[in-house]
Parts: sequence; C-alpha cells; structure tokens
Amino acid sequence: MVLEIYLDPCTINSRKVLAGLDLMNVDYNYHFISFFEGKQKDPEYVKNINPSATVPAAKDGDCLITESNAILAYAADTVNSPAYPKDLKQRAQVNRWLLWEASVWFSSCYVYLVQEVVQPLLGNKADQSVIDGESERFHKLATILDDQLGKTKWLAGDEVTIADIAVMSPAHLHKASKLPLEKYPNVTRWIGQVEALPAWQKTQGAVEKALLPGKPQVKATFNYTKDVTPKLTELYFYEDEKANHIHEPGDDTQEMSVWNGWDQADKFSVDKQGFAIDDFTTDFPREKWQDEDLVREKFYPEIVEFLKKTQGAKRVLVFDHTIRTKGNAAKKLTQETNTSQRAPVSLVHCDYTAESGPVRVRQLLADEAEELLSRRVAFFNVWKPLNKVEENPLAMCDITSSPTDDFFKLYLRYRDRTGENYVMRHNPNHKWYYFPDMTPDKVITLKTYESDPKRAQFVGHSAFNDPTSPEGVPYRESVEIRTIAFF
Ligand SMILES: N[C@@H](CCC(=O)N[C@@H](CS)C(=O)NCC(=O)O)C(=O)O
Repeated sequence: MVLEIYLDPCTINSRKVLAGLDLMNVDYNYHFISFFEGKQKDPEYVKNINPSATVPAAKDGDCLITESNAILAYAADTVNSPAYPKDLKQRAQVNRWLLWEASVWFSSCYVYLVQEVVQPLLGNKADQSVIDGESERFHKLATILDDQLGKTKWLAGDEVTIADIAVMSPAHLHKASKLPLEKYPNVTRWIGQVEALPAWQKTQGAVEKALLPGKPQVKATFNYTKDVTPKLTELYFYEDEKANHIHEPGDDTQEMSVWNGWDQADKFSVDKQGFAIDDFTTDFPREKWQDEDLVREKFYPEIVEFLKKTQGAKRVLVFDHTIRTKGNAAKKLTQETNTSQRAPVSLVHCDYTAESGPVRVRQLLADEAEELLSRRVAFFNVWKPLNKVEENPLAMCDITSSPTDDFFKLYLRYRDRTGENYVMRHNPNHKWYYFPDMTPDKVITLKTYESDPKRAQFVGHSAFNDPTSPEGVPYRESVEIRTIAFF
C-alpha cells in the first residue's frame, strides 16, 4: 500500500514530512492542500482526513495519521528505516526529540518565523516586543540543543534520524527568521549537516518560493526631489518671470531596486501597499482611445462599476483621463494645453495631497461636497496599458515602506489657480514594485488620496526607464483614469 499524504510543502510540518519520507525512501501519493488558500479548513478535508484542520496528514489504507512526527515514525517502520532505530534505547532518544520539538521547540521558533518572515510578507513590520518576549525561552531551548549536539554528531547519536529532520524543520528559514543562533556553535554545525542532506535540499525551494520575497528584478534611477524648505518646490505651467527663480522637482536622482510584483500579485491591496493589480477586460475599441467623448461615454462607466466592485464604493466620479502614447512622448510635463494627451511622468510623485483632495471634491461637486466629505473619500487612479508594457513601465512605492514624512508639497502654478501634488524625498528603505510585461487585460489601481488615516493614503509612483528593456521594443501606451470614490 502506498502512503497518501496531504500537505502544502511550504509549511514547517509538511516540509518535515516530505524531507523525512525522502530521507527514508518511502513511496507516497501526494495531495496538495493549499495552506494559504485555507484548504486545510475545507469541511470535506476536516471530516475525512484531519479533524484538526491542519496539514500535514497521511493515510495508509484505512489507517489515518495526523501529527507530522507520528507520520514520520509510522512511515519509517513501514520500510524498516534506520532513521528510526529499532533498538529501544536509541528509539527513546529519537522519541524524546520528536516530542520536544512538537511540545516546545516548534512554538518558540514559530514566533520568529511569523514576525520576521510572515509579517513582512503581509506588508507588516515585525513586532519587536513579541520577539523580545520569546527570547529568554528560545535561548533556554537552544542551549539544550547545543549541549546535546556538543556530545553527539546528530541529535540521537552518530547517525541521522527523523529527530534531526523534525527538530530542524521549525528552524528551516533560520536566516530569514533571524533566529539568534550565533552563540550556539554545535547547533550551527548541525544545521550545516542537515542542510547538506539531499532530502533537505530538495524541499527547500518550495518553502523559499512561498515565504521569501523575490530578489529585486532591476536597479533603475528614480527622480526624487530635494526638500529645500523653507523654499517651496514649484512648477509653472505658463510663462512667467517668477518661474526663473523656483526650485523645481526631480533634482535628486537615485538608483533604487525595483521588485517584480507578479510573484505576489494577489497580495497587494490599495488599503495596505496603496496599489493593486486586477483583471480588466473591455470591449472599448483599440483605435478609439483618441476620441475623448467616446472614452467618457463608454469607458468611464466601466471604471465606475469596476471601482464599486473592487473597492465597495457607494458612488464613483470619474473626472478625467490621460492617454500616454508615442505621439505624446515629446510633450513637456508643463505643457499648458490639452491635458488628456501626455508623456509618461518620470518624477516620483502622488497626484493629491491631504489638502488638495478635499479641494478637488469641492471644485467638482460644490453643492454636495460638505456632506460627501463628512464620510470616507478616496481618490483612485486606474492605470491600464493599451499595448504590452515593454519599456517605461510604471512603478509604485509600497506605502508600508514610505512614511507620510517622506512626502512634501509640489505647487503647480497655473494661470488661474495653484494645484498641489506630493513629491518624495529619497529614503533608502523605499520598496518599489512594477509588473513587467503587463498586458492590456490588467489594470493597476493606485490610491492617490484617502481620508481615513487608518488606511494607506498616498502612493508614490513614477514611470522609469527599465534597463533590461530590449532595444527597439514598442513605445509604452497607456491610459489612466482619475476618479473619486465615496463610501
Ligand atoms: N502538531 C501538528 C501541527 C500541524 C500544524 O499546525 N500545521 C499548520 C501548518 S505548519 C497548519 O496546518 N495550520 C492550520 C492553520 O493555521 O489554519 C503537526 O506536527 O502536524
């Protein structure tokens, strides 16, 4: 009979089972139970496989086994593996470590994994007080482990056993989890031994893929702005003598890493990172984007519906759109006329400020404005490629890496009024994302103003020159729709 196993290879206890079965050459049939999708909670799974609603679980005929260490012990006996010795005293040593792992070691290591790996993955910061609270217990346990490994090569003697696999598993991302193991030379040596086992190495990839954010895709230059307070930062959109003495934005060019967002595409949210990427298909004809009236008549309502659905907005007002195409490439940022046709903006900015958001609501909806502003209001830009984006993509600065302090005002001087944007001062902690080769069937939603300070409020963004873009690829063409959502 072949063992049926039910697990997700990225979880500690699942990985333990996979590595252990491989170490012992045990055959199995693998059933993927997606941990991040919560499939371990499916009523069928809970009823028929694991009443604890956890992974892993195993089945051999009518024999159901939960608990990762029990699965390893059972599997070992089915093949008489030396990794679970028959000698009673040796076996007692293995059992001792299996139980130690499940009762205390797992939960201690888990605190570090959650804080240092899982929280950042969710866009949160590690809570140092939680880590500090665990530190004393962790060091007590690491000392016990280190003492043992000072006496024996492997945990239960001279040979590797399932105890080594079990105890190593909670520490499997020890570097990323920042487990404080520097003071434990025997543990460090033993970790190296386990990590050299082919059975261990084969099971590492799935864990890293799911839990460690990818490496940055490219390094590229971004135009930040120097804060020269008390002098203002300004841009003039008309000829004026005053424009000769201003501080213009974009004078601080910095090389930044940009991460490929596709790996985590479904984890981004406008309320956390300040942007999200979604599927979006439209029947709007490709050749009609220059027809502004048609865009307003036919395409705006699609955006209204999309934002009502994705953001739960009660009402959405689309107030303008901008087409960025090859024909507009030569146009200056400060061109006074024709606001719907422009070139991509290579300045790190956010379209609204804490003040200019409400001002815009009052300009557009005079009579209703006060009533609408008494509830939640958010501005969203919906950015849609018109062709595959092979050059000059849009990058977003994850709001969890850009405190509000990093933004300051850029005054936009028009003949009849002054507008406000935010520009950003450089901060090496900024985390930039983009979606290489994005196609027209997707849109990025950017949060450019939010009245609720508990949610992400202003997302810095910029077009950038991707140094990995092949020569001669088509010029990027895109449309962005600017909207206000009322809740
Ligand atoms: N003691 C159990 C623990 C199993 C367990 O807690 N598994 C985690 C993944 S490592 C799980 O499935 N948690 C379910 C959940 O968080 O919903 C074992 O060793 O198998």
